[in-house]
Amino acid sequence: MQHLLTAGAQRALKQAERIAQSSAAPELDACHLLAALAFEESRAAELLLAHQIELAMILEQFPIQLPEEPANSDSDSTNEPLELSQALYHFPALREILNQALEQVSRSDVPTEIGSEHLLWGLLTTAGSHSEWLRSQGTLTTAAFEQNLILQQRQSAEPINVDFAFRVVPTTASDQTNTFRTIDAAANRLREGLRVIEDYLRFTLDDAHLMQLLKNTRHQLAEALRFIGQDSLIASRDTLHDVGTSISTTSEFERQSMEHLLQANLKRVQEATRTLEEFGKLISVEAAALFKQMRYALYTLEKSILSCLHNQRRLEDCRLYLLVSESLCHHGSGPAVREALAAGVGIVQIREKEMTDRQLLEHGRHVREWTRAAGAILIMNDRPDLAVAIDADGVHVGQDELPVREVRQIIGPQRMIGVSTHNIEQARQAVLDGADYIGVGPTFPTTTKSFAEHEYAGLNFIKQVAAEITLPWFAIGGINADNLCQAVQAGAQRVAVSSTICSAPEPGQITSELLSQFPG
Ligand code: TZP
Repeated sequence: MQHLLTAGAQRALKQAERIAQSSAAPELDACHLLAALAFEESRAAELLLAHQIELAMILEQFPIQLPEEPANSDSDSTNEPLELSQALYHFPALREILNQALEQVSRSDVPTEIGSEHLLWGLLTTAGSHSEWLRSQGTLTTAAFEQNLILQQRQSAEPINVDFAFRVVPTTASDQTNTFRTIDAAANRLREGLRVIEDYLRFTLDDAHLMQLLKNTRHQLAEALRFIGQDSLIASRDTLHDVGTSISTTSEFERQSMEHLLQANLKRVQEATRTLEEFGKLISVEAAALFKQMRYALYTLEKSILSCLHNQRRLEDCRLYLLVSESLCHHGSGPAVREALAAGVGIVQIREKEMTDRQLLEHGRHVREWTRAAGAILIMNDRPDLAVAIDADGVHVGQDELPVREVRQIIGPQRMIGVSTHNIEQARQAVLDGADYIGVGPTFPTTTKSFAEHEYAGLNFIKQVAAEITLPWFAIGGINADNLCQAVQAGAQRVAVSSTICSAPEPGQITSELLSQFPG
């Protein structure tokens, strides 16, 4: 069995075993693992320290004797898989902890191995004096811990091969054969459905980022099937006598559009992972956990793909986005907005940092009227509450502002959420978080907003996003009539500007000039 425990988790389990021995304990107990997690350099140790829990406190609380001899550094090297004693998995306390850890891992959107942090989660969520004590330490709540886990999961570690499995093999030979047969059929269905979606992403949507995510799912399938056993699957296959092959509905052969085809296959792969997960439980907990992860990843992928399509339609005619700030406008923001709208700006963002809420509300209502009359989209910067109050079409947030999930709770499902991104990881994340469009920049130096040195993205970032992201995006930052063509050449189909229009003596004229530079 492979790819389940990270090196840190393996070291911690090995250390727990040693601690149990040096404490002359009859068997390995949760408190030995707790001490081992605090003792070893690991993510769990970091988390414990973040909650002010130190090894000395654990030693004081529990009857533990640390081993005198240091662990053998050669055999515990992170590059070589450790030989974990199988006996480890026979301790009831540890088994329960490992199950909790697996559960937590399977909730992750991204493929994740069991790390030391998941073992700590297992300790926190299994009954016993260890978890009571952990929780009594004040700040270590399950909610706080889960939040930290999510943050940590963004920095993934290389998987390590280990050799353990909880197998609950179905009892009779016939049950076994049918279980493998079902898994084989569902795996084939999943593989085929994934291929159809991949071809759609490749040839129609042309989205390299989403395609990569889908490929990861295919690799995960191969990994999960290794836990099941390829030989048993093939041996149990009996397509000739599968009653399902002769039953088909006319809807199977009808697809009204490419999008229907896509949706049918998205559903098909989700259903297949559910079957795999349920029947997989009869063979391997590890495989079932991976199938579950895949199912959740496919839900996210479905949302991202459909959101791309929906927002491409919503923003189809929007090439130019105006961010309006009163302080930048020589003749007041009203004339700037109205002239820009008349000249063809398709989307306006109210970006005011100095107005009171009352002023913003009043100003927002005016801009709402003008944008509505022009058939343009209105976005409120950073304030979902005010976006709802003025009936704006959406909200724009930066990396340090409210996350998409929280904004969605406030503005509901229909309004749009834009997210500023300054590097490719942030752009990819915004797609998965459910942004409806992204801002990509700063493209050129700008004085409208200040950036740290490392946030200066430049044209390279524009090229990166153009190469892999099809969710609508706007190049932003320092764009004017002289350099817009560089952004377009780098792949930008849409741009957002502020000072170029706001501080122009004739906002309408510069708007036309900018728009005329887009091809087609
Ligand atoms: N986000 C990235 S760059 C930028 C913002 C809000 C400022 C855009 O203003 P300008 O005046 O077009 O550079």
